[in-house]
Amino acid sequence: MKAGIIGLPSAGKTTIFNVLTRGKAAAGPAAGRKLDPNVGVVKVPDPRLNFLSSKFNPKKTTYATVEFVDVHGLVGAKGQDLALAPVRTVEALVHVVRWFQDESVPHSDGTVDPERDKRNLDYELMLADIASIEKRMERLEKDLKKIKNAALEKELAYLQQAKQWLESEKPLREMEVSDEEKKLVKGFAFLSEKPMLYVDNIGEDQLDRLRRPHAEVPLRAGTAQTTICGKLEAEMAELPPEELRSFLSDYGLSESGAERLIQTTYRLLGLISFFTVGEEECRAWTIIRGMNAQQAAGVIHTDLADHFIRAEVCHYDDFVKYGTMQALKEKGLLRLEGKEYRVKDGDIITVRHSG
Ligand SMILES: Nc1nc2c(ncn2[C@@H]2O[C@H](COP(=O)(O)OP(=O)(O)OP(=O)(O)O)[C@@H](O)[C@H]2O)c(=O)[nH]1
Ligand SMILES: [Mg+2]
Repeated sequence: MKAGIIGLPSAGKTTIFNVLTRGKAAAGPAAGRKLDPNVGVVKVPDPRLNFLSSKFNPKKTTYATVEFVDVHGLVGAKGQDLALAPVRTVEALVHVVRWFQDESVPHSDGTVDPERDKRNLDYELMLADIASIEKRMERLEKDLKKIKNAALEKELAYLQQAKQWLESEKPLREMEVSDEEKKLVKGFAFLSEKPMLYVDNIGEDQLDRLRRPHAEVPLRAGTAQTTICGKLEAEMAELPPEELRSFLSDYGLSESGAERLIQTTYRLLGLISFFTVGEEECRAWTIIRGMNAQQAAGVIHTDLADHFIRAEVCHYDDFVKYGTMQALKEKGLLRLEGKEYRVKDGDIITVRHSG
């Protein structure tokens, strides 16, 4: 699963990307001229997996991961196409919104105005979608003049509807689409259709925003919001873990914003984790909410799905409560489930297979 970090120039995208990936990609205005995006794989922190590892003491602990792509700032109509290309293939967008005030970092629109920036960038995404729709419609109309084709007509009708929707300044993620229509337009990778996480990048003098719930504008469907202080997090990323806690408490904070950002992205993508445990490895596996036991087995290995017999399932919360697998068995909380069992976030699973 991939998330793309977007935002206006110097909003702090690369700074936050480095915090997430513990990377060292060059930040600052000069870096913005580089067109290649930064790409990094990020572990999804999970206290449940830490706990399981402490119990099973495995040789290896493997966390779920999300990939982040950091593109340079969106500047002017000509640059946009270039900058947006790498985010067409991601499953979610992370929009870093500049909140921090710092005269040494100029804003492309002169002043710091987060609501305006959000609106403008959302608008750019919708314009980009309108452009791809128009291009496709032109082609379709030409073809339909030559031959009659029901599938193409349906596609055209859908695109007309989508275009109207976008022209009323609403993103495609808010438009209801039937499964059939979804299939028709799958290849388009519309930008305003992707789930969106707004990340308010605040300055060190705005930390009180972290302690207050976000209240400016109610969240719209398919979006989430989180607040982070990029600069402070960058300093935190340099600290040894034992110093991190006192650093946080010096600022009156209880957790790092980077962890929250990663977890929010994971949830926004509709992802959940199940675990496998043992002496060799304790591992969190990523699935889409709603997947069944056989599909989940296939995420571990396609062979496990093909030769699936049953899944032995218990839940993390019960494991914490009773402490051992044996105790769970005695309580009847370690069950055998069939292919169609809907896997829950936090299930601990052993796949029984023939092969
Ligand atoms: N004061 C302050 N400065 C920040 C903060 N976050 C980022 N910066 C600074 O803002 C400048 C731009 O940050 P980048 O992370 O390069 O921004 P970007 O969005 O990647 O910029 P482009 O890729 O050029 O579009 C750098 O000099 C950062 O040090 C913050 O929270 N507070
Ligand atoms: Mg950058």
